[in-house]
Amino acid sequence: MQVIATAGHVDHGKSALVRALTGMEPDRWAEERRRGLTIDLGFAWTKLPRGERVAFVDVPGHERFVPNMLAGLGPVPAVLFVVAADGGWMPQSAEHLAAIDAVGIRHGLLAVTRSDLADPGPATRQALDRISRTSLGAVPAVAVSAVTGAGLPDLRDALERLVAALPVPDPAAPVRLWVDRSFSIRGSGTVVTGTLPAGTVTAGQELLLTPSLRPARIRGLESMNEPVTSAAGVARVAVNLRGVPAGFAARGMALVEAGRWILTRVLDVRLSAPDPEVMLPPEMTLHIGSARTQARIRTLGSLLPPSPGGPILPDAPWGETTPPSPPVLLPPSPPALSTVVRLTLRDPLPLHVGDRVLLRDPGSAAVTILGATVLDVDPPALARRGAAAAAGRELAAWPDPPSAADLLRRHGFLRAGALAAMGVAGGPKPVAGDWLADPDRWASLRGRLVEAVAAHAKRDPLAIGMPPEAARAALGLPDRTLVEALARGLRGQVLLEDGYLRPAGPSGTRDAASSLPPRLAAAVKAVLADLADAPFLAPDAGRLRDLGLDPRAIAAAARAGLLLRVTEQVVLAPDAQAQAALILAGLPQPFTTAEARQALGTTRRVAIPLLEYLDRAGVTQRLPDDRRRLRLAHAHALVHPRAVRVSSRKPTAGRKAR
Ligand SMILES: Nc1nc2c(ncn2[C@@H]2O[C@H](COP(=O)(O)OP(=O)(O)O)[C@@H](O)[C@H]2O)c(=O)[nH]1
Ligand SMILES: [Mg+2]
Repeated sequence: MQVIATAGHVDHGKSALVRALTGMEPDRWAEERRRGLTIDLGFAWTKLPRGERVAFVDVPGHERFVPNMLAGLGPVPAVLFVVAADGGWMPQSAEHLAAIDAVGIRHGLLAVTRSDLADPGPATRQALDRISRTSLGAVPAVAVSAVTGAGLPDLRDALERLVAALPVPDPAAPVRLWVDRSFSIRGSGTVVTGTLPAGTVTAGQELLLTPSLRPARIRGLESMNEPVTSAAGVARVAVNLRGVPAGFAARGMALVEAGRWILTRVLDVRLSAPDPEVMLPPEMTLHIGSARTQARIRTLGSLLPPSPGGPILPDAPWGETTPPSPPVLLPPSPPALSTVVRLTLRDPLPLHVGDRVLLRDPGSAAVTILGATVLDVDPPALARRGAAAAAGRELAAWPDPPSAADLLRRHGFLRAGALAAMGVAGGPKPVAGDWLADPDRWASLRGRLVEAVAAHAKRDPLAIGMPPEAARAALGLPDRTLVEALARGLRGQVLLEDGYLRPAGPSGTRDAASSLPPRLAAAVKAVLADLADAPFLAPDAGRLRDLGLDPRAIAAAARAGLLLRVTEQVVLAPDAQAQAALILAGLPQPFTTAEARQALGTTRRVAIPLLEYLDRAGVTQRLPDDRRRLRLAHAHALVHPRAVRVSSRKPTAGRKAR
């Protein structure tokens, strides 16, 4: 089905025409019928000759009821514009057309009514001329009389062609059903109605009612007075809701799918070609769908865009084969101003990037209507000096509607789900988890992470490394997983080990040795000299103290691979584990602690913690009787000394620190 809204000046015959087309009464209220005046929205529907169903939203023409008119017009894809042959173009004809243009409705039809009372020619020409200058463009025109019925078959044919040409919206699109009526039915509870522009609503589905985000389950569904189990846009639907108390739902609220919209109070928009003479008031009424709220306006910047056709080239008098001459830029005419503004709303609305909103200034003498395209529904705060002007320059260069790349450039990082909820499709592959990144920002962060990690290591050479959380804060990233992903992409420059970030040497291995303070490097050298002849006689506590090797320094030297740290008190040369394995492999298996101590040529102070260390490293295995044996992989070393496999990250056999 399709939904078409009427538009046009009061008393030009909109309601009479809907009545003649559908046989239904669009003026629902007794007061409307008594006064012969449409006050609120009316709803009627019919089948066209070839079976297509079409519903009409009949709007009031009187200037006092413009908000009602906009609530009806907001969500529909097409309009039936009505001008009376005997009335001609009138103020509300112009106002309704301006609203259609602001909302950006592109499909329509002109009906020149009351053509039994006057020649429809002049009114038709006048209206077509005005309409052609808006988003509707060139539309077909039909002269009709609701009283005599003349022209109605032609109008039905024209409606059929209009409906056939309308785009079919995506049934999987996110649901946003603007409520235009709400009432309670005894025994059933709350019912809301609206025009569903796209997506599908289904009985049993849970939606959220904005702005409260109260969950509401669809209990039952009707479309054009017939019960249905689901309805896909475009459709008129009446939805019976569970979980919404009587009197709670109202026009301007919307039923939305969870996670597919951004409920926002702040948005950046581009005004469409406002008259450059018009000063923007500080506050206007914003309309979208059936909703309206007050919007405070902050100008972010304005500029003259290039003339619409691009550079104007002089006519080539010699035909197409002439080499192109350099473009000649002519002064743009007429000057069109494109203004980017930030709106702060009184009430939050569920919005997407690319939505069209309408701004009115009901207080001004000449009622102004402006259209605007939503550029960002979650814009960054304008904290710094000059931030507004910078934002204005950036947004002014964005296309209508902006792409995923534009939004990522502005935000730097967005979760894929957040970008989708903004209504923006596409985007690059995630850089980490579901995080999307602006490619330029990501590239520049690589260099910054390398610098930050190097600076940290330089500031505190004995530190285990830079905590990723510190790097996240230093780089201003929204999530730690991004730091880890950056580091993974920087193998050879940054190492992420044991949960800390360290600079890597040129070969991709850690380069801590060269970054150790000279005093510590000298102390390490002295220890290694002590161990040169008796590799398992570890320096005692007094010697370590004299050399300034406190636990922190020992840990740093061990991380640098310069010492093997058995305990805080027992340090050996980095190859001590492999050497011990070789020596122990020469013993009859299993062996006692005393046998091992003797073979290693050391004391119990060293032998016991060393054997426990080797147990943990998987080199030796402790048996229930307290004896040990070498594990198979290490026994193998007896035959192939270079094949010693070390299960923990410790220097391998053959590496000599001395
Ligand atoms: N003679 C004649 N009168 C019409 C025609 N269409 C509407 N009218 C009358 O014009 C008046 C306004 O019509 P209505 O449909 O309420 O106008 P609306 O305000 O645009 O909805 C009513 O008195 C109608 O009976 C028509 O085609 N011919
Ligand atoms: Mg009416």
